[in-house]
Amino acid sequence: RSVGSLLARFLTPEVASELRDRRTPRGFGLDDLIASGIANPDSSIGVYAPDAESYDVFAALLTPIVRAHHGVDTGPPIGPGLFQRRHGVLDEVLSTRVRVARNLGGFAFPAGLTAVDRREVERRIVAALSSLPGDLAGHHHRLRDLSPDERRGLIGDHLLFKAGDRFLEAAGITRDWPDARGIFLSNDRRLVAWVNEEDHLRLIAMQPGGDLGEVTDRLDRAHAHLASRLEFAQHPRLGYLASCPSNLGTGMRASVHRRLDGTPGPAAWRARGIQIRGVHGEHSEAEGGVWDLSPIRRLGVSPDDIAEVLTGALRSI
Ligand code: ADP
Ligand code: DAR
Repeated sequence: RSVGSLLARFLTPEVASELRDRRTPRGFGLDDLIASGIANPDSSIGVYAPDAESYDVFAALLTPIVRAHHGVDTGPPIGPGLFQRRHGVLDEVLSTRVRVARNLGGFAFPAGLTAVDRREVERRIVAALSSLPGDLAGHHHRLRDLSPDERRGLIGDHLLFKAGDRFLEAAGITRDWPDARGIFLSNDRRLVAWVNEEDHLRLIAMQPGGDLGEVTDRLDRAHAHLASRLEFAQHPRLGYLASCPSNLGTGMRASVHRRLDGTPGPAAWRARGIQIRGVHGEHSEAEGGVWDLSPIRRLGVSPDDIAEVLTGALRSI
């Protein structure tokens, strides 16, 4: 039972008494933000924002958490265009994936969504996904319409999110599951979108091999298309807003699957700005010596910086 979370570190008695009676315009209070970290003492962060306003109303708690995780508490605005530079091919990489977390402005975030609003978020996002052109075109699959075998297959292929995450459950993010949850797959399965999992939208480009240039180009085109049809929640200081403070700013995680023989430990990778995860993502283990490597910082950096940090870290192996 570890209580090493950033919540435990920064929810001091002074901060708790300052925030205890605060409410966001939608009525969310401190208990709504910290429920997951209280129920899961082994959390690394321990808070999820139930709406955009939480980042201002509860700044006394969230700003120190953001600063401790990202090293900064503000970042440059990010436009609908993500990358300004073309990136190259990464050697000895089994697969490459770049994803962004996005939420719609004007709606509560998943921890605070009503069933009715979650369906409206689904309707708007699925309509925008259905208009993706060319190589980005594909089909949306509602989670309730997928058989257990289909779900297992998609999870095994690293395309679909896992269910039953206890951190998300304790935050109320999995309420009414599986209603209004789903996955969009382009016909070539190299563009994926998750609807109403941890965020309203996770937009994902991925493919076998190490062609970071192709993956970032695909994500850039899909993101620009969706950003012209949907209003993403942004904050002047924090960039794109997410349920979890770890996904602010760019909301971007750029990762590779790579075999690492005698990998340096997580601390050595962290010193290079890289987080290592198992092959099934967060809270999973490596398999056959294959690890998931991705830059930690998402706020105060540009998407190009993230791609460069990943490229540089892989060159240093
Ligand atoms: P997220 O990346 O959305 O924060 P996870 O770390 O849980 O969430 O990963 C989600 C899924 O993406 C998992 O199935 C994981 O195996 C897969 N994944 C992550 N990076 C890669 C990669 N570089 N290649 C293939 N699959 C990946
Ligand atoms: N384990 C949870 C989540 C932290 C970051 N990962 C996300 N957001 N999926 C925690 O608070 O530690």
